[in-house]
Amino acid sequence: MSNPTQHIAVYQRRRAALLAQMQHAGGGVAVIEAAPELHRNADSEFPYRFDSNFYYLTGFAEPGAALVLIAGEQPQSILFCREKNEEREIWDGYRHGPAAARELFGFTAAHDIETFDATLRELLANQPTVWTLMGAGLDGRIAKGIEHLRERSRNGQLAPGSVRDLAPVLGEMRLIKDVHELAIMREAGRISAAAHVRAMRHCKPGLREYHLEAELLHEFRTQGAESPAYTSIVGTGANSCILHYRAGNTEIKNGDVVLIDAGCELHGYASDITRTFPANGKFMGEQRAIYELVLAAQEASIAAVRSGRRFSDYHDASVRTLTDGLIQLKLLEGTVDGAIESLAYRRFYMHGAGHWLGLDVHDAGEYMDVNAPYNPEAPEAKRRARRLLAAGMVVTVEPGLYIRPAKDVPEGFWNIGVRIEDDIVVTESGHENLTRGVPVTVAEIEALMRR
Ligand SMILES: [Mn+2]
Repeated sequence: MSNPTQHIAVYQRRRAALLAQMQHAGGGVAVIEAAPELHRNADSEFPYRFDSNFYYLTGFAEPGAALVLIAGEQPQSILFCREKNEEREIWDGYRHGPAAARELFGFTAAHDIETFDATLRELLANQPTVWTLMGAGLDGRIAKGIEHLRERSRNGQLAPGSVRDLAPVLGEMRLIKDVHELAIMREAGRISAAAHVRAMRHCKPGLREYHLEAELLHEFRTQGAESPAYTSIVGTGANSCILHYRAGNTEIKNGDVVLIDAGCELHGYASDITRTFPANGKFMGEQRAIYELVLAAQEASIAAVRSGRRFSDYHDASVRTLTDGLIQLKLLEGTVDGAIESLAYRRFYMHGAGHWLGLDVHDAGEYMDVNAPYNPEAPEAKRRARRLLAAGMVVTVEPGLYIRPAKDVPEGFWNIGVRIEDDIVVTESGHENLTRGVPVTVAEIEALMRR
């Protein structure tokens, strides 16, 4: 982890921006909790991962913490965190404690988390609105605080009259990445690309999927990334056609394609790359045809990632290219428009072309154009228009084709699953590809694997 206290201003700016929006919407108090620690088994915990929203606003990565923001003439940001405790710190590690945390992270005030519930009641008093991430676990405690105030209304204190969801507000903020975030994401993309290169170089028939997973992990950790951003997918042969497969123990066979979907998390930010390559280093016949088609679809998609285009445009571009190619390969019948209209392509391409990327691999932020009309008669994916892309958004572009054994499919195509995924920043004038440090063309991949 980088040291977020070197970037206090970044987090202070985000809190100020949120407070300004709250103030604009009538004021109130926002309450956001840190993620809990999760028990794994016996005396073991899962590695701790902070809550993305909490971290976005604080840079504070300890569990047992909460943030309270109070809008107003003099906005306040108050941290609750664990007190210093020498005994616990010997076993579990360093704690800042409220005093040092306030100083280092630039909060208005900081208190012991043990006082959170009691203090929250006081902070909610006489406020018009409570802002919270609805459904994220604090709802009950906020309701208790409101109930407490109502029961004591004779003393003149008023309970908040409304509760508002912070998720859409924070989603909009997180959707547009700032300079600080883009710098980290560039580095995460570079490390993940190096990991894919390493896995391709090491691949040869006779190894097992977990061997390649180990190469990915080696590169992530030796370059300082905290962990994979999600469970790495390494699927060989038939496993390449299982969308949420994980690296298992299947032997990589001569003639297989190997699909790797993996990316590191660096300073909390995800990267997300997929590459597909031949186990023996040489694309053959049908493998090559499918690969070239998916690559053409990805190129058409990336060209549609521009400010002012809709989020759905790059998916639609991939559908058109893939459907056209599938008809030429005689895997689909009829016309391109017909096969798109009937959704016939979904037999081989059953997922969307991408998603937002950031602190979460499927990052926060609305996909819909919330001002567009809702049409319940339209096909599901077309009931409301997707939003326009804008500079600072980061998306993945990841079309794929997955061909399972079937009587009506020539055997040469069986068990070929190909997906190609890169991380793309929407810029003022076009886009920036964060993950082209790993080769993508047939010639480049074959050249890399020959070495
Ligand atoms: Mn992805």
